[in-house]
Amino acid sequence: MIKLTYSHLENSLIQYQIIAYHTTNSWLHYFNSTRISSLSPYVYFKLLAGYDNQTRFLSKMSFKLKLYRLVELLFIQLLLYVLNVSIDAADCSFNGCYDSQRRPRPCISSPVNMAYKRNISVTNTCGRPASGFCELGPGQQCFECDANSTTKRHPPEYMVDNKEFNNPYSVQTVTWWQSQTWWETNNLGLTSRFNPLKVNITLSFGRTFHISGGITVRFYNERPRALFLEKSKDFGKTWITLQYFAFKCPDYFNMPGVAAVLTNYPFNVTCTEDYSGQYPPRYGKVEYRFDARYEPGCGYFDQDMQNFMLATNVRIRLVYPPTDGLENMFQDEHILNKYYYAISDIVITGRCNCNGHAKYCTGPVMEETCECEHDTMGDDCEMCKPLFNNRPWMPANASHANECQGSISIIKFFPCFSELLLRYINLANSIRIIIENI
Ligand SMILES: [Ca+2]
Repeated sequence: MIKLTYSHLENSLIQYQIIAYHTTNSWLHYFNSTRISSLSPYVYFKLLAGYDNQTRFLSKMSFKLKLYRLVELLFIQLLLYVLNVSIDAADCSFNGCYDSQRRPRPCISSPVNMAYKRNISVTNTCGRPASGFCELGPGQQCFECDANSTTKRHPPEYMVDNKEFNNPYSVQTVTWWQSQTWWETNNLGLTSRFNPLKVNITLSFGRTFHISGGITVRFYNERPRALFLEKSKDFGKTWITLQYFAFKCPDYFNMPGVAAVLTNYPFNVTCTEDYSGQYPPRYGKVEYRFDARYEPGCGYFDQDMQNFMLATNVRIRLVYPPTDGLENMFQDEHILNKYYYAISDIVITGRCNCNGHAKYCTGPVMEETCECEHDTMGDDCEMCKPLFNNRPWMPANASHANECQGSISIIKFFPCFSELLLRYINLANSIRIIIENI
């Protein structure tokens, strides 16, 4: 049995439908009114001949087309009129992949905290062996980090456990990752007087995301004197720097300190002093905002921005810990065990990259897949379904869904039908023909 289902014009009020079933003995017409707007005129071809009698079939079809010639001409006139006047302006609300009249439109999934329970690897963590550390500020207290203790350990996953989300920074519930102190790493030969501990924190998302919101790193102790953020969009093969952050940009990165976001140069790699300094002594943040770099709504689909937001990994490179400026004056334990990195949580707001063809991205963390619409398929909806290659695959943009369209291999089955269909397709290449073999 071969089923032809419906054809449809993007961005116009006209839809029409051609549906027929072929069984071994006869053609039965089938009409699914739920797919056609009550406002939409349609052209309907009733197929009567048996497919196993090719001569008779062609004869019947030819006859039918002659009868409908007048309807066809009227339809084309109306079609041209509607196409000229009914192209919708992009509203950029991205609320679903189809509108109420089943017209495709660009769509995106809801934003999530991409960092939550992701794979995270860190090049240095305290607690093996257990060791002491002290607070930096006045009235400092000292504690112990011990990887074997449930209450004194500070493993990397504590940065992505979202414990602080519902109960922000309650002393009872806060969890944090912590590095070894400068004192420990000096004793291990990893660092020296003018060469402090550097730590890389790498988050792997397991698929491509768009970081549509931002990256926020919340520190449990004072913020580092210097760090920078990087992202990869090829699973860690190559990296680009997003921004440098320093207490004094010229001192640490030989760059001038500028505002965190330069609106005229949104993709420039700069150094900012906006997120540094010894205060606050706890829960200070370092932040990189992607959403401050594009216009709300339609700007999300800007081609340069889409490419810029793309990420499979984010890396935080801590290059100089928070200090009180005494690290080069005194080199004893009581000074150097105050210098280390500690992060309570990382929040990265973004969406699966589904190329504008999915409203939902579902599945376990690290295994999410796009629920592809617009007759696309693939992990990122990056290809057309079989038989939907009437034109090359394209990502959606702010104003067009760029949905995949059915193959015109219908000609193979209905040679006498093809002239009429091709005429419509030439009129508006957004006509969609779905062919299913069932
Ligand atoms: Ca935490």
